[in-house]
Amino acid sequence: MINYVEYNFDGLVGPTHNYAGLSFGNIASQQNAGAVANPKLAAKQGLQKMQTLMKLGVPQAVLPPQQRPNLNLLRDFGISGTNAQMLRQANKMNPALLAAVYSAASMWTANMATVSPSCNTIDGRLHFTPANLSYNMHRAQESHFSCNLLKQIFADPLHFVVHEPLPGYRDLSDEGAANHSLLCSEYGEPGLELYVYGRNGLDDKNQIQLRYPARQTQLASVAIAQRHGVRSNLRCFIQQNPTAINAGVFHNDVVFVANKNVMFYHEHAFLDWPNMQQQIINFFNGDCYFIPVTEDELNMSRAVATYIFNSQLVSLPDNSMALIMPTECEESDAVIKVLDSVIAGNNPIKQIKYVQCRQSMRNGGGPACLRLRVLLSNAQKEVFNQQIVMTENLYKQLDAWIEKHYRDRLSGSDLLDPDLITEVNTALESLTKILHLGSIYPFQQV
Ligand code: SUG
Repeated sequence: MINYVEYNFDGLVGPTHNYAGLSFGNIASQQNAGAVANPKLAAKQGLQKMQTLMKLGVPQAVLPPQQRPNLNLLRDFGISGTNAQMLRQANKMNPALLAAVYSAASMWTANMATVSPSCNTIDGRLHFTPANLSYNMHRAQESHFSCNLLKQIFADPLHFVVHEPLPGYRDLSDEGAANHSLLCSEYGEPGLELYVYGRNGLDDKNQIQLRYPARQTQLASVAIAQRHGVRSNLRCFIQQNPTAINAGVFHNDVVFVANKNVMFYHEHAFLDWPNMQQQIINFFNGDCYFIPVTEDELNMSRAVATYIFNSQLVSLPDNSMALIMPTECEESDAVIKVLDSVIAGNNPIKQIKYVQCRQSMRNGGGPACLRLRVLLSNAQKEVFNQQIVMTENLYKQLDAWIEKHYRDRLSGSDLLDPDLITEVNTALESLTKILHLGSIYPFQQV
């Protein structure tokens, strides 16, 4: 069916982008802890990626960053006073707390929500569950704003349902679309929703001991499929391979990407893949493409270091597909060899496009992390907030906005500077006007 299109919603990198080493198990985040960040460059790299997609003819929209620092969270800690005093007190209490309330991690919108398209759901509406991101405090603070933002953008109750995030319990830890893929023959045809989890939840005694945390629980994935009303024959659940988590695969989208009936992945991504593969083959009557990469071709550590699978696999207007990959992949001979064979193979992938997103990559966020996929029917795409759809004109406005408001250097000690708060608020105030978002930020509601 051609009356559905997939939009990529990318998060703008916020003005406080920094390297705080907050994500244990995310190797890039740990390795770059304490490095000096360049928020201006980071935001421009993200924006240029959106422009690249737009120029390829892929529908693209943009989401605003969250307000940071999150002073309200500091107030929850009993911290008060002027802005400067609050920052100092937080730092004294724990420097990681200061870094956490400054985190710009909402840029990784693949973690914003899980999305079930209306062709899959019993009530025929598009369902969102904002991720609770409860595993990491610096990310858990995103869910409330994400929920409000989605409710504002997808406001029409005839078409959209935005649920509340799942309760922030350890057993219901949810990381959004980074662990969820839609497999379908064509956009708009009912498709399999592949929910990937790292641990069960409510089952600690059987939990395999891991070096790094398994963030998503099966319990959370099941709850989401259930509340979205995904038809029961379209739900499948599969566990991440502990080997992958131990090699730094903190989200499944680090080793697996799919679009329509094409899947590109590392052979050790999952536990019990043969069984799932058979289910997928049955669903598609064999008309699907598996593109596994073996450990011999590219070991898991190289896959994590280059982020080869954290690419976007997109459908182009001519119905072929392109892989949107980080430039880090161009620098690895082993990856190039794999990609040459993908392009030469019998599958719809005909193009590789490299994008520079190193600032984000250094915190473990590649091209796939930076976007939330939303499959919209013709009617649905008319009724969401059109001001956030990327155009050449919007690109120019946002580029000038970044140029004007962002710093090109941010280190840990800069987080103590109260001027940064004023700069951020001025920037966000101006952004809400560009994107016609109204008063969405806490500082605008005081
Ligand atoms: O949750 N990094 C993010 C990266 C998220 C990538 N998203 C996907 N794979 N979809 C995370 O680990 C690092 C922040 C810091 O260390 O400053 C961070 O949160």
